[in-house]
Amino acid sequence: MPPDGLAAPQARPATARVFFALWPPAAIVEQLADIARSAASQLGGKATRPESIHLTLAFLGEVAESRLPLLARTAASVRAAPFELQIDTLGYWSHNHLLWAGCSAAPSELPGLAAALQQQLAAAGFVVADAGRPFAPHLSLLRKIPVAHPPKILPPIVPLAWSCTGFVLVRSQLSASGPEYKILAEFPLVP
Ligand code: 2AM
Repeated sequence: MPPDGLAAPQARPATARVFFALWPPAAIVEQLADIARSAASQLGGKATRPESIHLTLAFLGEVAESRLPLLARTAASVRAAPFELQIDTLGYWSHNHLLWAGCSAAPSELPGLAAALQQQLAAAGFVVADAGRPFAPHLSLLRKIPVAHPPKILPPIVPLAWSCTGFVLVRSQLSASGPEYKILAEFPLVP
């Protein structure tokens, strides 16, 4: 105890900002990055860097680093079969000025995987942000679109067939140039 009788401030445990996602293969990333760049040149805003394009399954936010091994073990216990996604549509959300790519009809396995993951995470004591909200699968392509240029009509896109065979645990580190993502672990989807 210091002489003034006050307890010394406790060092806060180190934390990691983490989420689970589907990470597209290079060929799909390339095509989505092209769409993002061309949309940015027409609308303004900030295109997602190719290496950051992903579809979030569950966002946890800050988790103690000491709990990351348990987090990975929990994700590894999720049982779900591989599935195919057709990324065939663009969408715009006016509340956050975001252009995204997604599926006009997602197979039930996609929300099924997100729900199974959420359930296991909750059972292990992890808190998933926005767990009560309906799952809105999307890949963010363009952020901060100036309000003067919200897209009125979104162009059709050539459907991209994505064979999803696994999901990943990602650490997000915020930097001046935006978040940088590091894949911490991969989890195969097994039939
Ligand atoms: P976004 O692309 O729509 O912004 C890493 O930040 C990923 O987690 C992004 O895909 C982001 O979605 C998503 N994300 C960030 N904060 C979130 C939150 N509070 N709830 C759900 N998803 C979140």
